[in-house]
Amino acid sequence: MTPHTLITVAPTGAESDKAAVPALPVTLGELVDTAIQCRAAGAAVIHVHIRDDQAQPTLDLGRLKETVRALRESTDLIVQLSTGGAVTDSFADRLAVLDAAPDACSLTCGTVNFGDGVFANPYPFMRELYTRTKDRGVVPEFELFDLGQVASLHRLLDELGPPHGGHVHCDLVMGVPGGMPGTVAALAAAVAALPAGATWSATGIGRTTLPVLLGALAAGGHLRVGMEDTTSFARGRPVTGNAELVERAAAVAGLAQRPPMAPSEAREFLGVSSRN
Ligand code: KMH
Ligand code: ZN
Repeated sequence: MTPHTLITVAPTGAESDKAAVPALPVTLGELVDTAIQCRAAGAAVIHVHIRDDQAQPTLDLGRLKETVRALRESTDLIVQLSTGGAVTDSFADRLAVLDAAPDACSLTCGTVNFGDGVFANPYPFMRELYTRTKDRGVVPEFELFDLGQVASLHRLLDELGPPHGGHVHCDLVMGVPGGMPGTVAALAAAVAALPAGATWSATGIGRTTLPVLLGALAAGGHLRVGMEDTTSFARGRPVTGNAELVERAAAVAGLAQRPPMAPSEAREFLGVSSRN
């Protein structure tokens, strides 16, 4: 039986500018409010990037720890910290994200052009990050921006074995300028290449959001939505908040007879231990 739908919300990202997108949650208060609303709307996981006092992306460890604590206090969402950060972040700072002791983290499986920038994930960095997730008991989600990254995921698992929690869950990030396109054909090719037994979510950047959402549900996958990936709800209509993107995903998942998973079910599904 196809399970309920895992909905991850990625509310902030590192790319959008608060001045241009006023609804983007950038302060801790805005992030916590967003998390509470998105939990109520059907999210089970929150993929977190944080900002500094100038609303610029940061990997400041003190802020990351405070963010993890605040999200845990106010919701039962699985807290997944981004180890991708911004394209300008150093490998050392990205590895240090795990010191904030999240439930889960992202782990991108290769380097990809990212607009005019480069999102660098050389294999030795992947290996070091993966090793640390296992040492710290953090559950990685394997981010795949391109089909070639699926080959690096196989290499990682062949070399170092299964992740903490024992289950491989991937996230196809589609439609990034430089990565795989947000099409059903690319989705099907990537899913066919995943390791046996892996589960997956998908998200489409910008105008690929809806085709990827519909294709992922039709193919038995799970969903990531949020203002990290799209700031338009429809043509010419800006997103007013992350919760409306989660509400839309939950409504379509319900139509597909696969309503959202609660966080407790998602913990079991992903191999994330429950909090005491
Ligand atoms: N901001 C992108 C350069 C992740 O969170 O792990 C990388 C990213 C992936 O968003
Ligand atoms: Zn991210």
